[in-house]
Amino acid sequence: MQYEELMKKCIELAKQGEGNTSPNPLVGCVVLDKNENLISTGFHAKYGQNHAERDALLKLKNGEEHGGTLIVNLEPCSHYGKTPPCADLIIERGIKKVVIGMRDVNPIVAGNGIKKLKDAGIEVVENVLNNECLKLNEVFIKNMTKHKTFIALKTAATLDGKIATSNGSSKWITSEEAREEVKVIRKRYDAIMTSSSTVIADNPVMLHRTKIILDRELKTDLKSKIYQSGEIIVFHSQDKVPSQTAKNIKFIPAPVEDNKLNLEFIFSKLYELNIMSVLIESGGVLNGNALKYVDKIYHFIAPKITADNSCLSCFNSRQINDINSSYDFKIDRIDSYPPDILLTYYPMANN
Ligand code: AOF
Ligand code: ZN
Repeated sequence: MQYEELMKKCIELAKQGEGNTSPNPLVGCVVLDKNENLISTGFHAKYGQNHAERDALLKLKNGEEHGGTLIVNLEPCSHYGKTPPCADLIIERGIKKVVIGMRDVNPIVAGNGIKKLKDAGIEVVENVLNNECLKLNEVFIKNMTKHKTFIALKTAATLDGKIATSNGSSKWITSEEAREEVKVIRKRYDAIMTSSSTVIADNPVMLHRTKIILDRELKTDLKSKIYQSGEIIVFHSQDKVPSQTAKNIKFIPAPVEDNKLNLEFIFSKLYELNIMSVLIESGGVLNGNALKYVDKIYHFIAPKITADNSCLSCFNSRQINDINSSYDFKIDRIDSYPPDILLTYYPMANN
């Protein structure tokens, strides 16, 4: 039996939980009966709710899974957390074979789930579509192994890398289809982050449950659209913060280095605040300064050329004299949102 197709299905199911499972992983599960007919599917829908394996197995009430196979993108858990161990339920239900995409990186589980299954006489097949499963849970893996927030960045630029003219004209560089995709991307992340310059220049709404604004001098107007919804965290370096503000706005002081808020401090603060992932959507200066920290970039490109050097660039935070000092990336995907494209790329280790 080829399990790749079924693992793809697990990944698709898992994605239905996108935006709702943090700090937990995205997990999908498929159950086959002893004749390898698909009899149930499940996924982890929301933090605190049933794990994917439990979701799929609890839908089966007549024992038809007995002697069957369970396919799941993440090793079944072995611990009592918000729910009892999935490995125990799989054993109880008489499953004979478990097919797994990746081992759990959570140290409480890490191999213990597989051991429990094997000790109960279950055949375990590992690493099916392993790379795809690792990518699906890249945020969870960074959180668990590095104890850091996952930093993504989105930009939308012309072919010559410009995001606005010198007087701020930027609506719209990319197509409506591309801008719809941005909404899908945003949902994957716990928070979005921007700078005071972007708030002042564009007055964006940036619909999201958590928004982070870097505003060293507290220059932004609290009546700006961005402040009108969601939970907002403003990082700044002032001694005094506005006294009468709405309950959804929180001010956090941060140290300054070279006239800029210290990003290292800010990112570690986000992790302390249980913000497991953030999407930066800002101008060239914050984008450029964040390059040292980014884990992933979504870069929309519109087939336009400004041919004007005074236009604002999507990454613009320093001067280099040697091309070998550039930041290097590996392009992972090229998607089309006609007439635009989206490049998704990851930093090389030396950045
Ligand atoms: C999930 N969903 O489908 C699977 C998970 O906080 P708890 O009790 O829900 O446990 C979370 C841990 O369980 C998580 O870090 C991971 O190690 C394991 N597996 N978690 O949220 C799932 N299979
Ligand atoms: Zn579990």
